[in-house]
Amino acid sequence: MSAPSMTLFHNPASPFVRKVMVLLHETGQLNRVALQPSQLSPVSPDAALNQDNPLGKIPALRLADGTVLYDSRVILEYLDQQHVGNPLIPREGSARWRRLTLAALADGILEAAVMIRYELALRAPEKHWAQWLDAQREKIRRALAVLEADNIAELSCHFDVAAISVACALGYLDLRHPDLQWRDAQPQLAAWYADVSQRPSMQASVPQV
Ligand code: GSF
Repeated sequence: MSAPSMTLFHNPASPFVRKVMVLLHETGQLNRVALQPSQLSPVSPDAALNQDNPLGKIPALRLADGTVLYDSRVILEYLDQQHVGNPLIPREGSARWRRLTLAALADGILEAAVMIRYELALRAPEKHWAQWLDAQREKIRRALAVLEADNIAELSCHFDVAAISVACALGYLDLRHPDLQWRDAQPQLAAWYADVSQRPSMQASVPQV
């Protein structure tokens, strides 16, 4: 087996990193990437990461020639063009825009969930901004409601970029925001998630804190 040619800034609790790990697993590319552990938050940066990604966010992927790719969407697109199997991001046509929009919906859930996490975990309790927190929770609630009402069949047909992104978003809600009890209002999504959670790629990337 050849040595990994790429380096991924990685943290096992990061849902955005998890999307990359799941795609690597699903496309048989895990052995091409070395993991560089990165412990960070917006107020305790990782200096080595900042050298490669001035935004100081993970995931970032350093290629063999030293080029660094970020963010997770760009990394997924790149990696999906490095294997010979069926693409997990449609290359063209209406399917491409549909699946990328679903993935963006999932990423939006994650962005709101991560913002809530930072506010609650990093800020002094007396400074918590309740109205802003509620607004982030509303974004999540609305997005989940749309997935439940409109997108179950689309998610079920293919474990691609859209399904990977939604699955990683739901996994993160379970990890950081179990109080949201998202399954209560989304029983079909819950059943879909229970099913895809059994995939080896999801099992191998269960978040660890
Ligand atoms: C978001 C990455 C991100 O927020 C992407 O890659 O898709 N749009 C980007 N990563 C978090 C860690 S996590 O919650 O997955 C991060 O690096 N936070 C550090 C910071 O300074 O915001």
